[in-house]
Amino acid sequence: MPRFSDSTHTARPSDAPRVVDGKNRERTVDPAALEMLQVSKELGQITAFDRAVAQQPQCQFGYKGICCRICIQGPCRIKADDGPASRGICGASAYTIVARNLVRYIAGGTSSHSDHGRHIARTLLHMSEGHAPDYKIADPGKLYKVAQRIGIATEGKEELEVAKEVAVAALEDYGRYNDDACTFLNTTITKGREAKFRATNVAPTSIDRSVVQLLAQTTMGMDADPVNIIFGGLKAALADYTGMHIATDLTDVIFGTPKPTVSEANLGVIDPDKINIAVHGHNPLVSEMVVAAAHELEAEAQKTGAKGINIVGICCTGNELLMRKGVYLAANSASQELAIMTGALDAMIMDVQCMMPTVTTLCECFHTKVVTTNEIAKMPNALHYPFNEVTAMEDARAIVKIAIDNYANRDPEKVTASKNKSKVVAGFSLEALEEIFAAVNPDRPISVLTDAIKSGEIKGVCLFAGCNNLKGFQDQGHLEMIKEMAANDVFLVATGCSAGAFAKAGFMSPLAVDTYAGPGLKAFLSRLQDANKLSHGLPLVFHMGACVDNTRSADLATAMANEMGVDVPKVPFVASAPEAMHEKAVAIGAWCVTMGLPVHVGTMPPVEGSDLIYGVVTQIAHDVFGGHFILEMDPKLAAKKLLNALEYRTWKLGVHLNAAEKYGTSLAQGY
Ligand code: BF8
Ligand code: SF4
Repeated sequence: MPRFSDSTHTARPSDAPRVVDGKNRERTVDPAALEMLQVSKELGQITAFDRAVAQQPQCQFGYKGICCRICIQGPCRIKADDGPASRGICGASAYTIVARNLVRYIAGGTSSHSDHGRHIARTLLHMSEGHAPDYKIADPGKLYKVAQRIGIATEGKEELEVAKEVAVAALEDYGRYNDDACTFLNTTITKGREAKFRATNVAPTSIDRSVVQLLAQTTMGMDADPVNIIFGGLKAALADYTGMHIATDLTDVIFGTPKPTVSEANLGVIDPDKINIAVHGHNPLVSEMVVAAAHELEAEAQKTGAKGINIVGICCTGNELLMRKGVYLAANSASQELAIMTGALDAMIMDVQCMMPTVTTLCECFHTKVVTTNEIAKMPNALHYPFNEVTAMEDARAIVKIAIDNYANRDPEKVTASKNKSKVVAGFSLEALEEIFAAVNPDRPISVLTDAIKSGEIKGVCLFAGCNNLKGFQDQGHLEMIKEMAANDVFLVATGCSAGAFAKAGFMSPLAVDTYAGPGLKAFLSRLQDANKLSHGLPLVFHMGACVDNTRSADLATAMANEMGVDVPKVPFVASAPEAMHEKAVAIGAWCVTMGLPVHVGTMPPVEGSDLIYGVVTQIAHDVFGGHFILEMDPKLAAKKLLNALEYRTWKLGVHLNAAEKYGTSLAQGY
């Protein structure tokens, strides 16, 4: 059986447009966003939607990855197949340039995630030493679980002592002097992956080193071997995984492991009767404290005449708070500026990543106060409040007071309340999912999922992840694909702005199950619901958290592999980033492939300038790691390709299982 059972599918994408309707600024399928785009048009305000149009047509050298700006002899562009124009001035060929550009994205993504993880680990360390008194251990169970997993003895030790040892072990993963592999990598993957990473020399020894080494490897006059460069990139991608795992584990320890919770999503959650504070970014160290401070200052807020304080989340800080506290989610990345257009946002509190600096420009027309809090994420014209973990609550109170004081400056004439919002059931950490499965089989919870796949009731699991990318219409890729996958009985999990798209559009409501799930998926979900009798019901798509929490879904794939007695490449589990945009998405995609998953990307990364690199990421990667990229811009066709990949895995697994049973041999591990 070919990798695609449908022989019309090849490793090349269809001819679907790379930029959808490039002159149309109404580049979204989100009704709330369309509403606010109308407001911005009337007010003559410019947003990302206008800028996406203004950037067309985009430079094709950059688009294909064959523009090099690594030294100031450049920029060099590969303009011909042979002769002097076929190489950069230093002699770098197209494949070297494409590979270098690609892995430098990974270096950026790994740095973002792992710096976030380091911030959490340092806070846990400071807390354990008594220097960050406002943070507590919300989930000691998770602390002990992580400690045991990474080999820290816990018996007879105080909670804070264990916390300190866990924090130190996490920080050691950032920079160790010997060549041991990262602890938070090797203790969370299958034995098969551990051996594979060792054999291919992609296991990072430390996070920081892998990034520094990658930048050294790809500077002018260094590595020209495209495959070696890609392997360097994979090492950094696995360092990305390591930093993400640290972030998720330790955030759960400090703020609690998510449990199912009911909330609402989209711009309609901004309540004109209240003081609205948007928390935006990724790292919940600030926003969790803002939520706590807002509770404390509720009475003071009401003295202004407002009905209280309403916290709403944007991007992944929003996902973090939605998962743990049921805080409303107002927007995913493309509509972050549009939250200001409601005219009812009194403050926007920023932490790190994916924040558009133009939010401050819009505030020249609206009263919203933008407050940055991180020393490496400031914005011209924003108010900078240096948030310090040592004085966390005091800082959070001061920040909330900025919003309370600013309420008086709100102009009621400029308020456009949106009615658009959807019910959301979120909070599905892997622990929460396991608990739901355990109601059916308490001894082997994950077998509930794997048995449903083996019996053919469901086809497998698909993780939807990643961003908005305005090369297409906001959320359209996510929504079109999820409908296809649901109708074809795939168990669906989501993170990041993909989860945001589903939350806003009602796909995380139990009602969506009736509308979109195929018969197998419906039967599977109703069996889970019958066993659990959850008052809120179960959603069509299970929200597993922020972008940084993609390791939760990797852990699910690992748990399925262990349950099935195979390595990850044999598990019917696929991933998709229909609107990938950020460097972080490239890093995640790369480690997902290295873990052994087929990964769809719906926005073309800059790899087409080299057939060799294109072949490596879409085909050769499969031979080495069992995972590969599927690059396809047509969402319906992309869903078909992913379904093919799932069917291929199930078919092969079935053949191997039958053979093992028939001949009494152990299960073949080939993929
Ligand atoms: O980390 S999904 S646009 S907000 S990068 Fe950013 Fe992409 Fe959204 Fe969360 Ni992830
Ligand atoms: Fe040009 Fe080489 Fe410098 Fe790149 S590194 S800009 S290809 S001279």
